[in-house]
Amino acid sequence: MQTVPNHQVDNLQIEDDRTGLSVECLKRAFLDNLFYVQGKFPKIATKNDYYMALAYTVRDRLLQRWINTAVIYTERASRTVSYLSAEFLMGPHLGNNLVNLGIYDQVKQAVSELGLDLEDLLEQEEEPGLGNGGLGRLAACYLDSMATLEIPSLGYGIRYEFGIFDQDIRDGWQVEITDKWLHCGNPWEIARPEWEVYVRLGGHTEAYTDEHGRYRVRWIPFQVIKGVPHDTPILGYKTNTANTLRLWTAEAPESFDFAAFNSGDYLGAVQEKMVSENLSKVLYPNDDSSQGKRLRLAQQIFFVSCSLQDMIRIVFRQNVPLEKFHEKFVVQLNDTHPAIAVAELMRLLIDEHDMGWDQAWQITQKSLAYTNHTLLPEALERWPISLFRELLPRHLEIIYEINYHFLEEVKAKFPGDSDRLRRMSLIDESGEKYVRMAHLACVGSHSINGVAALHTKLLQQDVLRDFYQMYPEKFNNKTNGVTPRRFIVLSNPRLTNLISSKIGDNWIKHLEDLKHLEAFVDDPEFCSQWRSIKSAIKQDLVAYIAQQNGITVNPDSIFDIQAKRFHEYKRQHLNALHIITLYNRIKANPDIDITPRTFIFGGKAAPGYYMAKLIIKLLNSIGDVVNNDPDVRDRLKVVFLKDYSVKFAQRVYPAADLSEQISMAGKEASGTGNMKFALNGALTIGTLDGANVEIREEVGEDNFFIFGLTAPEVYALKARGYRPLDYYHSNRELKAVIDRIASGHFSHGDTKLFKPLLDSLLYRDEYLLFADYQAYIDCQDRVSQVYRDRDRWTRMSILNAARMGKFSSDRSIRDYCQDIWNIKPVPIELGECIQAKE
Ligand code: T68
Repeated sequence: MQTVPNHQVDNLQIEDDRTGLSVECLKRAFLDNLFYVQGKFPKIATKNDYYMALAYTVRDRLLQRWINTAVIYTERASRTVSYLSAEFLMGPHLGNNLVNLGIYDQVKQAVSELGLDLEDLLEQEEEPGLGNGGLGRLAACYLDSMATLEIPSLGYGIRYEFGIFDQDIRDGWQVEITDKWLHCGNPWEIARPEWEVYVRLGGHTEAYTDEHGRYRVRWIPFQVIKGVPHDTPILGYKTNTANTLRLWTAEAPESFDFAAFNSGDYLGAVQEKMVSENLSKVLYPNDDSSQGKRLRLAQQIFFVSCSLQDMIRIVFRQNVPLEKFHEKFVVQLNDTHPAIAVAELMRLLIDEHDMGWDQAWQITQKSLAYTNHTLLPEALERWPISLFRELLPRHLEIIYEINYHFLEEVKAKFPGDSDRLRRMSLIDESGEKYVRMAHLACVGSHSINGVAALHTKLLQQDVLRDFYQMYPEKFNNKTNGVTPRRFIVLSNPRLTNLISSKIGDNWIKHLEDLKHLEAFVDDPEFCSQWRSIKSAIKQDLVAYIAQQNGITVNPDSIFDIQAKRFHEYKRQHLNALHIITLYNRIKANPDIDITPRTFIFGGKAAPGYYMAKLIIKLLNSIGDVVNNDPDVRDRLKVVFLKDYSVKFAQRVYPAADLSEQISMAGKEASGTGNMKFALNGALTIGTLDGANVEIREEVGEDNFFIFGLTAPEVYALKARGYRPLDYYHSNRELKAVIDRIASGHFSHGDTKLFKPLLDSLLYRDEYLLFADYQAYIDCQDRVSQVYRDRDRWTRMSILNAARMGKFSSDRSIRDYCQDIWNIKPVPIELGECIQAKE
């Protein structure tokens, strides 16, 4: 669609009601939006109407910045980061936009003068849960930081109609409920049907010779799907930059297939529409596993093709020659989910834009960069060749050709090493043939990064060793980070105010400045304020737990929290073994002196992951017994908080005393929850895994509870032959814990219920819970000791927060900009471009 220049419109001054930030103006705008956009008046308005009116009021203020940003980027054809991710776990927008616009307090006052409570309205927002966990949330933190650092960027992904399922707990078991986040409408997005694109699937290819006598390939698809972009503005913190998150929905090319209709096949036509729309229907709820489902591969090519076509449109629109695609865009692949971009960009350049192979390959490699997020072998994506051929026949041809050139290169560098060729090939030919997506990503990118120092090292030594030997210069580490705007300023205003009262508020954009807090660590007044804030936040969580779970919790107990996806490698069941150990000690000696603890869990299990679901059931079952056993006398409580989400996480991190980061060493790529807890003053108990290693380095070993085998020790133990039964037989407390579960004590006498879990521990124990058990228990005993010394604990808590500067996602993004993206900030001046431009 052509844009029509209109100088009368260019000359329009944006009216004050849509941009003003005073309390008076906000009130007027709010009522105006309630009436004119939501179509309601106060007498009949629901809470949701008020939320919507407020959201529109805030959106108006974003739009001015968004349009200014777009105008400047377009005029300057600014170099842009495209962040391609199958998941963006954004969390609620309203609160974050209020913080980033710097109008939280004004809006609070404005709505309060209208008789409303801001917290109440914030609660209304149904968060877009378009991600599983860490990987999707990292993408969201990075968008926030790119906007804050004034880096031109576009996030590209899928607008799933149903995001991650809602979790209910029934009889202790997880039950999944579809997430209808769009039910009440989404005030934050704007559909852009004028930028729709088409994606082909299936069919076959034909070779032909073009008018210049060149060999060409034509792809005749079986099906064509339309992608429609929906844009959400992403505002930086106290900048005028508003970047874009562009999510694609799938539609049938024609809303009505007239040919089918005229031939009387009405239902056939509607069927076609339904099949197309299925593509963006639902987020796959598995983290860290690849199941090889056809629809999932279709989702990947769908959003990748839409996004690359969109970038090419922008390149042309800004009069950049296509040969300079890699100068205009750098495309970061968030894991291998968008790795098909390697073949798709090649296809677009060669088949659709007549470029030669060598030039297209140069451009592809120079544009793309790949981030790996896993060390689990089962999470490495591979697609059966048969499926690939059926869905993406042209891409498979291109991949074969890339593979041919690549293996020639390997042969040249490592002559006579046929085993290496077999290991490195883009095609796994060991049994049924597969396309290896991580290999495709490595070959097609100029940069390969891990997400924590240890993770990158293990990639180089193990998972991607051959690629490291082939292309050492491509490898680099980018330790993850989290945005302090959402994970302390918005979620923990009390701590934020205390910190800012001491060191000013520069730390919000420059998290390293938190180190100035260290000067106050010996100030008793400050320490007591720190402690009373933590205690007030814990009180709030106590009230929430009472209302949600009907459990009474002691606010002076240690709030010991493990909140993350359920996975055996994350070892929530190791935590369970500790709870039962303490319970057994109480049962053996009811008067024993135990530091009171509240064990809090939150997280979802993949619906098809039986063992993870059984662990959830175990925790709930332990809670039922422990919370009601009179011998325990309220010294231990076990709470499972259902339906863990970003919104909910914001409530949990500030309330924690102890953060559980207890994965088996060598399995957690980084972790980011570990950073959010520590930033809010929790102490960590953790293994030397992922970013825990670097957190400990920063906060100091005295302020971190470390335990367990290191990654090399894990490998060595497994190589020697690990026998969990030996630990069971030789450790009295461990044996008592396992026997207690096996006896049916937590399952109303049912000795079968937890047998699969116990058998997996006794006879395999892949994640070495038994090997780490004693070290964990000893470390937890130390935690309990230290907690009794309130002053010492507070000091450690302050030092943890004060030394978290490194873990801001602003630091991560600066590193990406410098080492991979080669991109500089483009500051946005407000107002300069809404005025007439000749
Ligand atoms: C996580 N990965 C890592 N994957 O487990 C975590 N996977 O250590 C790291 O901190 C985080 O990424 C950010 O780097 C995931 O969250 C997924 O969610 C996922 C989803 C689909 C398929 C595979």
